[in-house]
Amino acid sequence: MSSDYTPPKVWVWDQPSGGRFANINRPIAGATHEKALPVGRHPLQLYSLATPNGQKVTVMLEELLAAGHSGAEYDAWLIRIGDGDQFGSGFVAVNPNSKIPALMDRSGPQPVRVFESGAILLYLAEKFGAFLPTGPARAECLSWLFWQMGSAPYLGGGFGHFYAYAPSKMEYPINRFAMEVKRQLDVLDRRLAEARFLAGDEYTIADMAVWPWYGGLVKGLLYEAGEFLSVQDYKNVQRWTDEIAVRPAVKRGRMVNRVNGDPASQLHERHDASDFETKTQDKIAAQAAQ
Ligand SMILES: N[C@@H](CCC(=O)N[C@@H](CS)C(=O)NCC(=O)O)C(=O)O
Repeated sequence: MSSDYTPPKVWVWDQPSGGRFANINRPIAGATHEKALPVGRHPLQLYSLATPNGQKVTVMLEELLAAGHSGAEYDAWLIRIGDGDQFGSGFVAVNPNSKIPALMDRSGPQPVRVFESGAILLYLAEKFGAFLPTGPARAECLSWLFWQMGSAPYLGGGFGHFYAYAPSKMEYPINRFAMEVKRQLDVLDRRLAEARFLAGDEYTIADMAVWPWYGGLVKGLLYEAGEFLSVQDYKNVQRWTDEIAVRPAVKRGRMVNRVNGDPASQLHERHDASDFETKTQDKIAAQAAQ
């Protein structure tokens, strides 16, 4: 295996990194422009996009509402990361890490900011006393939640980047990350051979965190890598993915802040439960045509 690159003594930011998303990658944090965030009428204000990390939170909010927690009513505002919305001053004030999803809880006397999807899931689970077991399964739930937070960067930033987004196909990183992602799928498959859900019998925030990434992967929805990774072999992950996919709250949560795919599945912003019936992109186009 040859190398045509010798790192300089000191790395400098002098050229675009190449590949998809090169225009938003920067070696510094902080805001690039002044821009206030909109605030709606509900207690929870979500600033997000329907990537796997974004879906975790919209699925949780829809599950909470479906379970009768009316305090989980939320406004979901669209953050277009390809356009650099995550570097606006208002967004950076909610998430200094400039990544979706970011949540502002305005239900109390002082607004509370929460960033990192795992922290948001845990915050909401504790706030509403839902989807986080209280008995021995709590430790199992948190273990799988944190497993996801540590593992998915190898899937997205590692495998997905080099297999689908890098400017050229390089054998070394693709091999390295394909091996790791298949190992992760096997970890999940073995767990789901012994338990219905990740924490045990109950559907929890651990499933909500893992499903958009690894469920999407085994259905061939991420990076068009289904065949490459032989995803059909992970039978228990397939079974678990199918069971979660049919939940009405999951179907709704996946639509929120979505800007690609079937227009009927795209609800750019969510401000009311009725928006799923009236404000998807197909309906908006039909109204505009009248
Ligand atoms: N560990 C973070 C990861 C969030 C993340 O990577 N978000 C991506 C979209 S999926 C993003 O906002 N990227 C914009 C950027 O990197 O500038 C979480 O789970 O919330």
